[in-house]
Amino acid sequence: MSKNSYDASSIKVLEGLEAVRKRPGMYIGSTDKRGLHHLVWEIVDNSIDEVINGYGDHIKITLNKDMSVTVSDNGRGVPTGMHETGKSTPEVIYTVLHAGGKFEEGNYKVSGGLHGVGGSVVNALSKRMDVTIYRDGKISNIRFNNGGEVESPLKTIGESKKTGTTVTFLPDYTIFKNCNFSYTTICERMQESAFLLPEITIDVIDELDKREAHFHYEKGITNFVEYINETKNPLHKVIHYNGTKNNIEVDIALQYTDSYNENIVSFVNNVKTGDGGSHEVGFKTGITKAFNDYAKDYNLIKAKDGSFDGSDVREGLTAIVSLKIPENLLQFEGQTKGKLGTPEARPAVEQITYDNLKFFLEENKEIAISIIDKASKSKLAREAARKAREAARNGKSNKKEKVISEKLARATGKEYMKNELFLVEGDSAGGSAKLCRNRQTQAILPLRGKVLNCEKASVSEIEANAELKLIEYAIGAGLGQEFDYKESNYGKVIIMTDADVDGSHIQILLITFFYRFMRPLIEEGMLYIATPPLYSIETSHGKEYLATDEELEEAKKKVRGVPKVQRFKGLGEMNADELFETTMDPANRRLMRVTLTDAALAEKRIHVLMGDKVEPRKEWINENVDFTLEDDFRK
Ligand code: 28F
Repeated sequence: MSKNSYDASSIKVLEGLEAVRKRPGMYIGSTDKRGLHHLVWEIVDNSIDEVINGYGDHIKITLNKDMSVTVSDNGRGVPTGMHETGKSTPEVIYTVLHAGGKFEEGNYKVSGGLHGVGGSVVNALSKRMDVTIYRDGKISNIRFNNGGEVESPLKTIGESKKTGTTVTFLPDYTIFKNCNFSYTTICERMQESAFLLPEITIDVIDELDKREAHFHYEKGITNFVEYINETKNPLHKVIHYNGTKNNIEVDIALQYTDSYNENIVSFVNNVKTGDGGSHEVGFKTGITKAFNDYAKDYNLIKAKDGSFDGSDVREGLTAIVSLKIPENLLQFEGQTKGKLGTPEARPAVEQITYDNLKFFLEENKEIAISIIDKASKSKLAREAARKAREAARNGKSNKKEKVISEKLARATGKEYMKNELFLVEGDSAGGSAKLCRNRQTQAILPLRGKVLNCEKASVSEIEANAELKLIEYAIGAGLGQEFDYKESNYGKVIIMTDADVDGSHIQILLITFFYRFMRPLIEEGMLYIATPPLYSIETSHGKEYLATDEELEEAKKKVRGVPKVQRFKGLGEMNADELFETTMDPANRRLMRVTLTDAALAEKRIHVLMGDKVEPRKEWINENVDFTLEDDFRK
């Protein structure tokens, strides 16, 4: 067939891929950094599926110098036979939308991928894609360019005894503007996959910065728990158990440490269920019952004191809950795959957890005692905190409340969810913010210097810390287990700090506080970071404000002669009007919503940041601090 004579099916194919290029967000979620990384996940998921189906055990990802990515596996190799359309199978897999999903009948261990759109979407969004297949003693190759046009059809290029598939793709960077691949992002996700598949080895090589990582975990999720807890002090060795019930495979690893927070991460068919669901409910019920029954059996808790609350027995707990559920039982709640619906999962996880944990406690009395002792302390602290709050709410507002109310410049509007609370670094910026704000909807709470590092703090320490007390009082929705976001006095809590490393550190300290003691505030998308401008530039139509170096370069090109540029070192360098206009006015400010997309790794990142290992902290802030913050929200 000559190069440019397309038959009907080719035209249909190109129209299909054209649709992807027109609205990439429909297929990969967005065309920012996250969308760019979805291209990698799509290709890698095909390799992971091959491993899950029992073929191959090694995946290699290379970030090439030319900004392309190569993924290779040692599976069976994509079939190279002709497809009924008269095209080769690889051509169909990589050019027909939603084709090539390798859901072989009867095996339910599919990895999630992003709606399983497969490699054809990646091809559509790539300048070029090169597929090399090792199979049947031969090496075959097919090449595409400009979003999926066949540049060279499938042909044999050599012989080899190896089997497997290698795909190299160069994203179309005009679609993914000023994004590039993050070695850390790819490593974190590949490490997680390696924890979930003990038989796999995954290598990540960065050709640009000459660094590489190798992930292989013989003990799977036990190693995962050890990894998350490596900066903490564990109370015992990781407890690992599994079982099958209602045709659902349950695999769980858990460990208590001396910290105060709980961190449960769950997966279904190797895909994270970030919003929990029936399996997590079953786990929490099972663990609470196991501890309460054990405590009663051995008189470790007095009947009059009542039983442990779920949160008491989960304080200091890290757990990985991983399920394999057959396709026919798989149900999710809501439109994302973040929350498991499958009803049978709840009793399955509850029963397996109760039986195994009860047995473990009976076999390990001293560990049982240490965990129950911790739960008892948590119970006492929780009850004391509730009493203190009730006292405060009963209007016995003591002197402390007076001090608190002076610092807080309240909003006058009564529509709470329309109101915004600005947490401003420093009294001077706080002063300007109070002057220029919209008094009806914007409240200002100036914060002096660094807030408490909540990594190791308990509720009582938080209660004692003036700055955090101020925040809790201003938001007025409680703390910890009692926090109820619907009670919040503000629809948005906006952290406004200088755009320097200190400012970033205060942001992270505050995010840590909210993550540990007001997590629903983040989960409901109510926590934001204000982005003050870094520069202003005099242009023919007045002053323009810019948030990044790139924006400044763009603006300079549009100005004749030598433009007058001002660099803002901090919030204090702007006058009140500038501060309002650039950073607070909903009409043209830019807010970044804080979303902790990955609790386990956010947990880990916070430890790295807040732990006592100084080196990782600096690297983490410089490389990742924007990673935790999602896209710009022009609100
Ligand atoms: C670097 C990316 O894409 N690996 C893949 C296979 C193996 C088979 C396969 C893929 C169409 C619909 C069946 C081989 N032999 N790595 C990859 N490895 N696709 S993609 O089949 C796709 C067919 O279902 C494969 C026997 N069965 C399947």
